[in-house]
Amino acid sequence: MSNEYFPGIDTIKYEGPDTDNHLAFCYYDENKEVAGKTMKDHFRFAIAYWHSFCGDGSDPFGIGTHNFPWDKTSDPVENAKYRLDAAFEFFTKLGTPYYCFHDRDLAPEGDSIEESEKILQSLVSKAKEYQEDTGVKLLWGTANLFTHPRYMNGAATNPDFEVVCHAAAQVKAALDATVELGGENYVFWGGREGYMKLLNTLMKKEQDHLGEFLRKARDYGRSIGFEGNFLIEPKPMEPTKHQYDFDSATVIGFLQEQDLIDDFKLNIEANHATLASHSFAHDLTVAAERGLLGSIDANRGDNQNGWDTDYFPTNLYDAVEAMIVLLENGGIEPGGFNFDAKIRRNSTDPEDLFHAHIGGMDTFARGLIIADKIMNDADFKKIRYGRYASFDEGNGKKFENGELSLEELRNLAAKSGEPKTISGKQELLENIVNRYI
Ligand code: XLS
Ligand code: NI
Ligand code: NI
Repeated sequence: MSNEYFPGIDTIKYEGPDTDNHLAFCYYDENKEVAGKTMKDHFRFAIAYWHSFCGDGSDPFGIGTHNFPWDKTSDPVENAKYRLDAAFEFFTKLGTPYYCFHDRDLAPEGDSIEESEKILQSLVSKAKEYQEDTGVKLLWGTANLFTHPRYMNGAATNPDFEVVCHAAAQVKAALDATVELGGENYVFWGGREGYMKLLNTLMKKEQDHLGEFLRKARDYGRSIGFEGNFLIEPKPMEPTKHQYDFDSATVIGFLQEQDLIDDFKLNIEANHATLASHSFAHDLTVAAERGLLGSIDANRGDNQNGWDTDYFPTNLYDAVEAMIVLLENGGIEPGGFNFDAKIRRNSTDPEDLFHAHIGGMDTFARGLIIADKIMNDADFKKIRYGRYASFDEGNGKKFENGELSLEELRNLAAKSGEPKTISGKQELLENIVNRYI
């Protein structure tokens, strides 16, 4: 192929842990069955268009370092087409079944709303052809409501109604694009939906505006035939000092209050959970236990600082704990694992993008195999579930069923005397996990 953007790199294959080929999977074998499903179906891996094809390695201290061979001309719309060629070359060589995008990743903004819609539409048509030719599908679409200066005070929560309308225009077009491309989910990440200073902020008013905006977006989406999940992606801060969608628990309360709970689920990002002082597994669990785990943005933070570093996920312990939650949840479909992660500023070879994704996919594949073994370990099961056995029958069961009053509980305590000391067995459980790792 003469127009290749990743020359010299073939389709990435599974070669097993003994291979010395770094452009092969050691653990991710898409056809391998674990816990009754193929790896491909467990993960439904997706590539994040923004990090992999738009993020140029720039940071607050320096301009971009990544050379984009698809930036061939001075016309951003032409370049966007070349970028799409590169993206689909990458998806198919890596063998990921899905991708995700923001409107502005796929297509640059025009000088008016009409022009922006037209540019997006032309790129969507091209993406549709690519999807049909390659079988790669859209996991989710979203609108970038945080880059343009007009959104500096927020999008749906902006104090200026005109900005709210502009955000609505973008969401409408992004929903149209998502539906046309058969997107299985639609994401709202509230990039600047929060505040920098309470002194100039009416918090409840802003949150009510967000609720109303989301209800209208839902209604429009349903009216054009979108049947998938709407997803909110919690994040506590960055870029705003305080973001309204702080963490899973906060978002669930908001969805309930705003009458959105039947159409919305959560897209949990590992690095956002850790920014909120939770573990990745914690925020997954909060969502999963309420039946609201929609999808995952897979990445990793850094223990030594508090940024959204978006490292590729290579921590096996985190992956194992996440996969335990996933297995208990019965999977993630119609969501998936989207690599919302970026290669470092000084990772400048085209093949680095492959190494990064191979590492992430292998880490989760290994995490899945290990989590499955742990969950089938008799002692693990006995300890984890056996701790609650006193609620399985008798008065414990009655309590769960709402059949005991506070006085009755008091009387039971008076009758039974001081409870026995029962160990939580944390160290033993940790040892069982380590045995399988
Ligand atoms: C940023 C978010 C963003 C969303 C999509 O921190 O993770 O990338 O996933 O808007
Ligand atoms: Ni994300
Ligand atoms: Ni993020």
